[in-house]
Amino acid sequence: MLRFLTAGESHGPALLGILEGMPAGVPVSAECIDAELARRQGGYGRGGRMKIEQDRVEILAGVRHGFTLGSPVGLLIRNRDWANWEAVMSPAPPQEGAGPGPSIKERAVTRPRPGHADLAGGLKYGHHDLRNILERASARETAMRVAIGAVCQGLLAELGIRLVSHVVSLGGVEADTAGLVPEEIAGRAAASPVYCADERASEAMVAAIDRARQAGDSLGGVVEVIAAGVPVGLGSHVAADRRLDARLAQALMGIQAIKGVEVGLGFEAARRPGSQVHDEILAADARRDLSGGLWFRRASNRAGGLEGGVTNGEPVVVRAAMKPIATLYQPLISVDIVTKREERAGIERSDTCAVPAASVVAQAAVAFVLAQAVLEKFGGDSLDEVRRNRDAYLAAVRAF
Ligand code: EPS
Repeated sequence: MLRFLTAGESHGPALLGILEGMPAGVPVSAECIDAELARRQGGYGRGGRMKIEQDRVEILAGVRHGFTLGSPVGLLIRNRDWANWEAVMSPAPPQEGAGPGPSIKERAVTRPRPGHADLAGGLKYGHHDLRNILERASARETAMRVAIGAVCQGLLAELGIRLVSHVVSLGGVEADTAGLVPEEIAGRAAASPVYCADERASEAMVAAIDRARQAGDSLGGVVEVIAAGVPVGLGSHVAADRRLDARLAQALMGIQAIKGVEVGLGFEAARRPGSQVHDEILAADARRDLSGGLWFRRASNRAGGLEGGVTNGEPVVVRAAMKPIATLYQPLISVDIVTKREERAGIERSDTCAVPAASVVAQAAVAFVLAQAVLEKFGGDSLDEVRRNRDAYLAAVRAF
């Protein structure tokens, strides 16, 4: 079973990650991981923190000479901002006045932000400085999830599975990407400051972010992940916790600020009659076989590649809705946990919009779940063994 754990506070020394269950022989390089980290750091709408951080992974375990060993992969991303927070975030008992940066008291958070984990987390854990909650609730942690997802994408790429992500809606501006194939979406999104494949929508999204920043407000949006080359038969209909759509939803909902997930048509499917929802099954044309040697193909992919919790051979298409970031520079009303009086919520330095970054995080989340599902189906302690198992299975599907 492929599994991972992360640790790390937003302004602590570093983020840690352990990915266990990767087979041996999967190519891994710091450069590939760093490319994804850079993508996550980018995107229009970020705040001051991203000028401080230049995320770089350090591979500490499980990789030798560019390939996984089969042992746990250990990853580290240092927080450059730690230098400014050493005294406030020190693991050692507090020493006021020691070290650079602001004092612990100056950095204490007592006015919880509506929409953030601050209040519920403080009550639950008994913390009277809500910084003890926000430091871990922060989406800074997603840097490590992106690093772990990048390792998973290394495995998936070896098996011909390619992932693309993009922003389909931001601040109420909707992108039109109808008719674009994943490669086109990836190319156009890479050229957009908000990772949106529709140039006109992209400009309107940038303008919306500028307006929100000026108003001290924040914006959410919807991101989409497409996985092409996914073999038929990942996941299972036999038990709720083995349904791949359910597992993808869990992984996407597990990303900070995500409030909704759709698979394929998603909520739109509930509005249409069945004849306009389900994807007809056609015999593959021997001359124009677009279905990878299979004897069937689909007329459409409104199911988003998943039926009954099982991949059906079509691209997996999922979307995640991100709420606007909870920190508002024009804060909402809150209650100070010390005075118990109504006050404006506290302001922590923040981003106006992190939806483009969320697209990269969502891609990483999907990569992890697909890598897990691939390893469950095809097993194997080495990449070669996984490939042999996959090839034997696909030969059986073709000969079915
Ligand atoms: C975040 C607040 C901001 C973001 C941060 C997430 O950080 P800071 O409080 O240091 O300005 O920049 O995101 C990251 C650091 C990151 O790497 O994505 C929050 O409160 O969630």
